[in-house]
Amino acid sequence: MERLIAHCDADCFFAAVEIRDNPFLKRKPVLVCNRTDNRGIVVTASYEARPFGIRAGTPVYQAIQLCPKALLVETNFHRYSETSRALMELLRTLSPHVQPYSIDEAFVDLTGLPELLNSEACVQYAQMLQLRILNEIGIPVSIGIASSKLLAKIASDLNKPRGVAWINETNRRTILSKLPISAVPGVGRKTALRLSAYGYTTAADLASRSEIQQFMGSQGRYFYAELNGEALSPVASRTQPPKSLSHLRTFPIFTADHEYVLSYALQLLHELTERLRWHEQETAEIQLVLVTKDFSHRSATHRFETATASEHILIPTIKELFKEIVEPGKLYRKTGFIMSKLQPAFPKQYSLFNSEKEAKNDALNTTRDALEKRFGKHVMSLSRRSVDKSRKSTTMRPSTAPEELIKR
Ligand code: TTP
Ligand code: MG
Repeated sequence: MERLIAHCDADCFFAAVEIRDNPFLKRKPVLVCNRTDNRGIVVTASYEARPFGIRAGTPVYQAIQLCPKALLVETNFHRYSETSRALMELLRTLSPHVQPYSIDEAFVDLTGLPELLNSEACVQYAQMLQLRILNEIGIPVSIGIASSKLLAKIASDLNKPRGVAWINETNRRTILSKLPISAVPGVGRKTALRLSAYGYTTAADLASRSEIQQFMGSQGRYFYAELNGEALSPVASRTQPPKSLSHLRTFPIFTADHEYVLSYALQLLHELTERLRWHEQETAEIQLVLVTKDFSHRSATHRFETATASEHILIPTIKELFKEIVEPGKLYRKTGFIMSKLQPAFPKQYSLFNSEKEAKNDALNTTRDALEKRFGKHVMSLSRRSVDKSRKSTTMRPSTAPEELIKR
C-alpha cells in the first residue's frame, strides 16, 4: 500500500517559543543566542530577522551590524524541551506511528486515513493540524505530506513559514527539478560537490538516474527510492532509547578562531546534553570532532567511569579534548560530538571514591533543572570556578534576571 507520511517542522522553533512566552517580541526581528554578548552565536532567528541575512551560526556582533534593531534573547532549553514534548504528544493523538526526528520536527504515518485519499483533503488536514498546534501549543509549524519520509521532509520546507505542501505523482518532478541537489536532506556539501562533478545538479537528477544506486551504494538506493515516492525508510515510532546520540554542525564561514570554534562546540554540547536528558539517558563516552576546511577530521574521545548527563562534568572534559586536537592556523568548517555507551539515567550507583562529589553534582544539576524550569534558564549559571578543573569547589551564582535578558 502506498504510504502517506506527514513531516511537521516548527518554524524558527526557539524564537517561536520565546515569542509565544513574551508577546512583546511578536512580529519583531528576534535572535535567540547562546549568549547575547559579542562572543555569542545566533542559534535561530525569527522570520522578521532572516531577510537581513542572519541565520543559525551567525556571530552576535555580526548579526547586530546586519540588523541593529534585532532583539536578542538567550536560549532557554527547558522551555524548548517542554514545548517539544507537548508537540510530540499532540502528534501521537493522530497516529500511533510518530517518529520525533529532532527537537522540533517529527514524521507521522497517516497511511489509511480514509479522508486523506484525495488531494484537497490532504492539504485541508494539514491546515487543520497547523491550527490545532497553534491553538494548543502556541507555535507555528510547516507541514509536508508525501508517500516517503524524504519527500515529506522536502515538502515541509517548500513554503515555510506556516507552509503546507503535498508532493504527489503529479507535481513531484516539477518540484524536484527546482530543488538544488544540496537541498536534499542527507546530501552534505561534500557529496553535493562530488555529484555535481558527474552532472547531478537537481534533486530530479537523483530521482531519474538509476545508476546513482550503483554509484552511491545503499545511500544511492535510499535517495533514488525515496525521491521516487517509495517509502524505504519507515516511520519508526521509537520504543527503545537511542544507543548513541550525535550532533555535528557546519559553521557559516570557515574559521581559524579557536574561541569561536570552542564556543560553537559548547553550544552544540548544551543542545546534545539537553537531548540526552530528554531521552532520560546518560553517556559514558563522548567524542569531540573537528573538521577542517579540506575535510580532514580530528577527534578525541573521553570515557567516563560513571555515565553522566551533567554539563559540570562534560564541559571541562571537552575543553581538555579541544586543547588536545585543535591546531593553530587551521581553518575549520565543522564541529560536533558523538555520545555513546548511553545508559538510563536512573537508578544509578556512585563509584566508591567519588560518590560524595558525584552526588553533589547530581543534586546541583537537579536543583538547577528545577530552578530553570520555574524561573528560566539563567536564574543560575555555572560559576567559572565550577568549570575550571584545577579548582576544587563547585559553586553557583545568581546571574542575569530573566527580564534583563532581552538586551536590545
Ligand atoms: P531548525 O528546524 O533547523 O530551524 P528553525 O526551527 O529555527 O527554523 P525553520 O523555520 O527553518 O525550521 O532547528 C530547530 C531549532 O534547533 C532551532 O530553532 C534552534 C536549534 N538550532 C540550533 O541550535 N543551531 C542550529 O544551527 C540550528 C540550525 C538549529
Ligand atoms: Mg524548524
